[in-house]
Amino acid sequence: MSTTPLSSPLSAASYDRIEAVKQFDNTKLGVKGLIDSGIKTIPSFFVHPPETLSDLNSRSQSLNIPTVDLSAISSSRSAVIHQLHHAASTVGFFQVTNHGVPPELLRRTIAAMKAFHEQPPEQRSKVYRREMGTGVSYISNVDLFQSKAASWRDTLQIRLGPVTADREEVPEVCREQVLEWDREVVRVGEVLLGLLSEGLGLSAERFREFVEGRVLVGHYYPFCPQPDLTVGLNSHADPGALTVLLQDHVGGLQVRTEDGWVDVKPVPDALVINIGDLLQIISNDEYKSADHRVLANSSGEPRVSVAVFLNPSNREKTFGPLPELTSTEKPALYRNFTFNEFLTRFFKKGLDGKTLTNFFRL
Ligand SMILES: O=C(O)CCC(=O)C(=O)O
Repeated sequence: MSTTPLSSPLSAASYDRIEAVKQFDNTKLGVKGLIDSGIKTIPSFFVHPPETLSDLNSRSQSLNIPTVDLSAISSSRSAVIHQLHHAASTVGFFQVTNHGVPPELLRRTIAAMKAFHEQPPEQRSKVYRREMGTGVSYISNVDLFQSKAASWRDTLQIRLGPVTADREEVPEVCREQVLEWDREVVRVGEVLLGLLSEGLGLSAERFREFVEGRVLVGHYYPFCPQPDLTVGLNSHADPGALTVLLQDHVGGLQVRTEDGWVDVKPVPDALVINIGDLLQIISNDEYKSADHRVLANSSGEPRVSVAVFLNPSNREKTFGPLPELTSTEKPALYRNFTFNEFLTRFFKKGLDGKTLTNFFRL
């Protein structure tokens, strides 16, 4: 007697799911389109497995991630370096205040991203595509066809470096703000990478190349009618060097710490910074990248965030623990790899929790 394994891709249940996902993708209107259509229950391909859902309410209410005030750089640089080193080597996630970006630009950037996602359907669907050929793509769930369950958010992705998307390709409704935002992220990124590099005893220029490859993602998390059944963004660690994130006041971002999940509470005018896997590896585990996730949005208003991932630009370049940071007492914990190999592995794996560093661990 022949039997069909339960996991067979040809089973009726999974076939229906694939069809439903394709139909959703073909609307080119994302989760925002579902909400605008008036749905009261979420399509079943958004429902996450019990092991994910049972963990959603486990969070430590009393803890906060570190906040570092950058205004002290000129008066007490070494104290700031020490605080950043501490935050990067423990939680791997921190907020920075007094970073020099005008508060008015923070607000304009969020407002412009919100305006993109709230354009009439025909404007949004024009740029709905999964390929990044033009440097701009609007999609719901970058890993829609790879993940076990979809997440309740839509995203506008824009390549900023080393080659910026064609100006005309960047949607007009957010064009000026995105390009202005990029200039500020480069400035803040250079400052932070310099201080983090000094924190490891290296020169301030050692990580300069990590601002060259930049991708912006502007997320939109619409209200979710069944927030206990799905997530806004699956738990994952960022693959690159450093992420600079601007979030609005709604909240929902959480980071995994030794004490469990901790809310990254919106701090007015602060930027959220997190260490990526690449920086963890080249620092030979001195700095830590951290798993983070976003809960499905149960508040009455949509949540908007804008992240810029800072990466090296040369995909053929070899990376691994820096020789300056390894010794007989502290041997290299990772093998060398090209950044291309690293990213290929990341995209194959999807946003399914933190395992990327393990692929390269010796
Ligand atoms: O929306 C957020 O706050 C987090 C975004 C994020 O983690 C990501 O884009 O990788």
